[in-house]
Amino acid sequence: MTITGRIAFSITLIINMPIPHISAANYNEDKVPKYNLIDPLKMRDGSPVTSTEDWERKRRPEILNLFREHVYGHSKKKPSGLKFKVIQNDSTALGGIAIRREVLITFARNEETPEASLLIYLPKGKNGPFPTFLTTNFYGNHTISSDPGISITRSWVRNEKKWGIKNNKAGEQSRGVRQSRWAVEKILNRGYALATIYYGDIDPDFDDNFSNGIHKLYGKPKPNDWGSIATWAWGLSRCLDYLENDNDINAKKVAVMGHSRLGKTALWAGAEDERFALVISNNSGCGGAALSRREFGETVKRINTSFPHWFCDNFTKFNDRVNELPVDQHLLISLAAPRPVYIASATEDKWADPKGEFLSAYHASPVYELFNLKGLTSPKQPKSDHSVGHNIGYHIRTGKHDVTDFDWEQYLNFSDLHLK
Ligand code: GTR
Repeated sequence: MTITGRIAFSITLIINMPIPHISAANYNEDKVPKYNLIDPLKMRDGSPVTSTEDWERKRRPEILNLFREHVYGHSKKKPSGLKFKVIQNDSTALGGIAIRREVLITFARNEETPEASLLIYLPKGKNGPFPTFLTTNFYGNHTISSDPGISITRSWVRNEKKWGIKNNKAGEQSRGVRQSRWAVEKILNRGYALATIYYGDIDPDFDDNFSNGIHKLYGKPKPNDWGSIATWAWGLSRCLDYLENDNDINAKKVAVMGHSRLGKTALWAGAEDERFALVISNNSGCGGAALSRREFGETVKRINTSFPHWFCDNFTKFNDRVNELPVDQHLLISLAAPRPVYIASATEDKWADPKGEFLSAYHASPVYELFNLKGLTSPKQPKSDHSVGHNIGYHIRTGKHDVTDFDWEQYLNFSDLHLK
C-alpha cells in the first residue's frame, strides 16, 4: 500500500472504530425497536388540539419549549450591539450575471467577539426584490464558488489536507472547493438570490467547553442553554435581520436551507424564527429530520458522544432512553407548519436514516391538515429521484450524503410553488 493509501486506510479505521459503551449502528429494519410516536395534536396534559388557534397559542409553544429545554437549548435574544456594514457590492460578478454583495455582521463592540460575513448573490438584469435562499456553509463563503471576489474567512476552519487547509486557517487553495454543492447559477437564473454565511463565523465546530464563538459573548451555557446548532440557527436569524433591511431582498420570502448538521440547523432556525417563509433540510439525519426513536444509523447517544457541543447538555439524559424524550423529530418538522417544509434524503446515506427522515415528514402531516393543507398522504417512501408533496415536500435521491444539482432543482421547483 502507498503511504497515502495507508493514511486513508487508517482514517477509515478510526472513523469506523466503535465508541466504547455504544453498540454498533443498526442498519437492519427488522431490528428497529418498537416505538410509539407522540401525537402532535395532543397537549402534554392529554387535551386535544382541535383548531389552528389551539396550535398557534398552546401546542406549538409547548413543543417549541420542549425542544429548547431538552434538545437544542434556549437561545439568546438579538444583541443590542448588532451592526451591519456592506463591505462590497460588485455588479460584475460571475461573468456579469450577478451582483456580489458582502455584509460584515458584528455582534458587539468588544473586539474579541466574532464577526461574520454574509455573502449575497443577486440575479442581475432581473427585477427584485428577490425571494432568497439563506444557508450556512461548512468551509467558508469562498468555498461555494471559484469567484475570486469572495472574501476568505478569517475564522477557525477545519483542517483539510486535500484542500491545503492547515492550522485551522483558510487560504486561496480552498477557493471554490465546495462549488459542486451550490447551484449558484441555476438559483440566479430562476430568479432567486442566494445568501450564505460560514457557520464557523458564529461558532467554531469543535468542543471547547463553549468558550469561543458567540458563546464568548454570552458566557458558558447552562444545561438547557444553546449548543452549537442553536447558535448557528441564531446566526441565520441575525442574517435575516439584515435581509429585512436590504431593498433587493424580499424578506417575506426567505427559504432557510441547510445540509447535514446544517440541515439540523435549518430546521431549528425555521422552528425558532417564524419569519422564515420556507424550510429545507437536506440529509439532516439524527437530531434533524430523522426519528430518534428508530435508532437506525446514528443514534442520540452516538451523536451526543461524538459531538457533545451540538445540543444542550440536557439532551444527554436521553442517551439510553430515547423513548422518554418528550419530543421526536416529526414534531420539529411540524413546527414549520403552516409554512412549507421540504425534507430530502439520499439512498446511500444510511447513517442519516432516510426512512426515518421520511417518516418524520409523514407524521408531521396532521398539523398541516389542521390548517386545511395537504401533508404527505402515503406512509410509503416514494421511489428514488421522485419529488412528492405540496406543503411538505420530500425526495430520496440516488447516491451519497451530499447536495447535488438534482436536490437544488427540487428545492427550486418547490419554492416556485410557494414563493413566486
Ligand atoms: C456526521 C454526523 C451527522 C451529520 C454529518 C455532517 O459526522 O454524524 O450527524 O451531521 O456529520 O454534518 O456532515
